[in-house]
Amino acid sequence: MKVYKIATIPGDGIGKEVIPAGQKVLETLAASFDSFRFEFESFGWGGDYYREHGVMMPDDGLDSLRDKDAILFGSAGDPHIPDHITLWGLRLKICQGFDQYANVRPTRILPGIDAPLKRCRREDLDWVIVRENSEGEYSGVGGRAHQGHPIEVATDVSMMTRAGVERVLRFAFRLAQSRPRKQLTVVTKSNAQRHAMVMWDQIAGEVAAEFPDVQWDKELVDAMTARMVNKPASLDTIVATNLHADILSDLAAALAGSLGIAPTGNIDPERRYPSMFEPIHGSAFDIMGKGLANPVGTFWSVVMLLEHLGEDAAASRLMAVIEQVTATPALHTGDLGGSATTVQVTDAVCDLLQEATARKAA
Ligand code: NAD
Ligand code: K
Ligand code: MN
Repeated sequence: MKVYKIATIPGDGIGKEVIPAGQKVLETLAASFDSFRFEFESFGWGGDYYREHGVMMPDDGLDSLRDKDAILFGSAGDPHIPDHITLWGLRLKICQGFDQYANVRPTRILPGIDAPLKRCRREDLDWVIVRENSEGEYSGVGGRAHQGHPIEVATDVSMMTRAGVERVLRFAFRLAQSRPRKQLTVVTKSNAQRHAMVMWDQIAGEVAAEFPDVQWDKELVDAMTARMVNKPASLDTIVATNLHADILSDLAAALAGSLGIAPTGNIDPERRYPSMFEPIHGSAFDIMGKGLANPVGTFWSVVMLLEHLGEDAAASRLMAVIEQVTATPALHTGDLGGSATTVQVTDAVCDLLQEATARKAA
């Protein structure tokens, strides 16, 4: 029997509610497969840890994660700590420390979900956004001088390297090639950002030559937002910079019904380090601690985690159950217009997983 070592990092806010739910679903699923099981280790890093130790995670924290097969992450963000400290001190430290340079963000309108776009049918919106996840606008290069004085100056340099751009574009072309439509849209802002973004466009053309069977086009990021709303069916795989894709993927999630559903994987495609899976949402200060968080984004992230481990049968069984649950309005949480709680949705998923097992055994 295979044993997978999984680190869970609930972090802050609703991360503390949805990650235990995700672990429960993984445990329920493993109970019905003889071929694998999980060994979980939970790390209590985040805002509470910061209040006690002055850092979001220990300096040698990455060493505790290094031998894991995957990481399940909740959210970094505490109402009483500045957002840049929580983000850089935990999530970015792991993503960048483990060079998880490809952030994969699928979006689909799941059965039973009311998407806000009137003219969008379910089959019109089936996207995967690839977010550059190691440099660009989030390279951390910059500074602030003369703080508080009239001559104060501050910069955040968007640093792009040829190697960094090339590898994420190659990843995106390969992903596009693996999907039925074999179509990629490369998003930049190369009219205004005339150095890095022009390089990005140029490298896209070079990498495209390696993938003659992939149909690709370019779109400026501002026009892209309108295209996502007006012509969703014209898109399939999308690749964009760290900041642009961050924004576009929240838009994508909302167009598909809710931020609470959307999953992501922070992937090290070379598998030198563990990859990290998380719902794309944050700590949701407005609903945290109330048991109202939609756990579906975490469950779909768990599907991605299972696919990453190569457990495709378990992944598709869980995805089918997630779709059964979204198709049931009584199991919709507040973000979907319903009144179900995190626990109710989680229990429903676990019950359906057990039923599926019982059916198989019968
Ligand atoms: P957010 O995603 O936390 O919340 C935005 C809105 O979506 C809120 O109204 C929230 O209630 C709702 N929402 C999000 N997830 C939901 C779910 N599962 N179920 C139901 N409703 C849900 O974004 P924000 O308000 O911009 O950020 C709050 C904090 O989280 C900040 O500190 C931010 O830096 C952090 N954050 C962290 C991550 C991460 O760790 N990956 C991502 C985004 C934001
Ligand atoms: K998150
Ligand atoms: Mn985001």
